[in-house]
Amino acid sequence: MLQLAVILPTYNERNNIARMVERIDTALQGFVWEAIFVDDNSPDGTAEEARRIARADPRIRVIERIGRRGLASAAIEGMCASAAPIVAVMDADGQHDPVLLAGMYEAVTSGDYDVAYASRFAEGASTEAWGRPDRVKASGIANAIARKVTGVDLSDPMSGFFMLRGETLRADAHRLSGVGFKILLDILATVDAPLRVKEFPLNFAARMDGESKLDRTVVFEFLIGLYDKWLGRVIPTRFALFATVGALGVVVNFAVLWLVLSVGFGERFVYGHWQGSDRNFIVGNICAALAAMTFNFVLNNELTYAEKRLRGLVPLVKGWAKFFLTCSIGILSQVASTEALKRLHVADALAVLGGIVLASVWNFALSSKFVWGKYG
Ligand SMILES: Nc1nc2c(ncn2[C@@H]2O[C@H](COP(=O)(O)OP(=O)(O)O)[C@@H](O)[C@H]2O)c(=O)[nH]1
Ligand SMILES: [Mg+2]
Repeated sequence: MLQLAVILPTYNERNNIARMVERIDTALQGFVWEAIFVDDNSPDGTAEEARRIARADPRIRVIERIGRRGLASAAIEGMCASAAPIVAVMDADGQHDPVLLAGMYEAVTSGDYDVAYASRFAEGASTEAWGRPDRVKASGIANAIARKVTGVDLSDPMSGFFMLRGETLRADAHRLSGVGFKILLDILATVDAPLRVKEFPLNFAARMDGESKLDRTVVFEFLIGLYDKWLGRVIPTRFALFATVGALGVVVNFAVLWLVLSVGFGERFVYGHWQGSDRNFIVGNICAALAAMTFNFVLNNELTYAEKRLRGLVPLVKGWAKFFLTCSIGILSQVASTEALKRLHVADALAVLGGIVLASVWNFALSSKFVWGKYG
């Protein structure tokens, strides 16, 4: 009988797959297990490499997702795809030692614990071999916030290496956020009945090959995950990010306008029949709008659509131009709807606000499709 499924989310881990399978095989001698690689269509051909191994070893399976990214959702889908009574999630890059799997299995099947997980910060664990003191620190900070906010009191709630009964997971899978990568924390904070957790000290290693995908944005992604958990149902996370970036753009807009007005660029660059102050104002507004749009484009590209980030000069320039077009129409719709609301005798400030909301929704809907989306 199948006892255990090990889920390994992958993105560009081609050179780590074979070694990972070997190590799991060694660690799980005597068990009936399967390993499921959940790959998000990695450009380096990770899924194909996993299939190559799976052809010779039916314990290995592959789920390939197209047009999707995300560690948490990959882990959830992998766990739900197995019939094994016990499921584990671990990194595919060698940072998590499969040697711990057998002990974790003992703990979860003993009846004394619901969840077993590997902690980088438990008594007897180590992070020296990782060689990333900066990341150790970032994880420490995120862990402290996580403990405060969720009340989950573990030494490493951000760990990505854990095991539990499949039915425990499935009972609440529909309530998990699937955003960000703090899946263990998400499970513990979501499940109503308190879960009994057993901690295993982990010697967190350096990754075998390739590079980390989460480096730049650990703390940021974590905050996004928290937001999604608490408010995502009211205002969708992606839109909230987009709107926040937009609000920052308004600040940039005013700053640039103020700069142009106070330095008087317009005076110098525009000749013609306009009065000096008009020139300043028109040039100022054009510069301000351009600066704000560019600022919003860059920030949305880096943060809101981090996993679909446009890279390279040509895609960036194209994306910027499309974003510019979208926003230009957005501005027109904003002016028009503000006017329309005013005609309906809505108070000025409210009318302006209505226009802004409408334009943001428009900009969001269109740019998510045409700049960063499938049709981009
Ligand atoms: N399917 C999937 N796996 C991912 C994604 N991002 C990261 N991973 C995998 O999740 C594991 C942990 O990611 P890693 O980049 O090593 O993060 P770090 O250990 O925190 O630096 C690795 O096995 C990655 O290949 C993703 O967007 N989709
Ligand atoms: Mg890693």
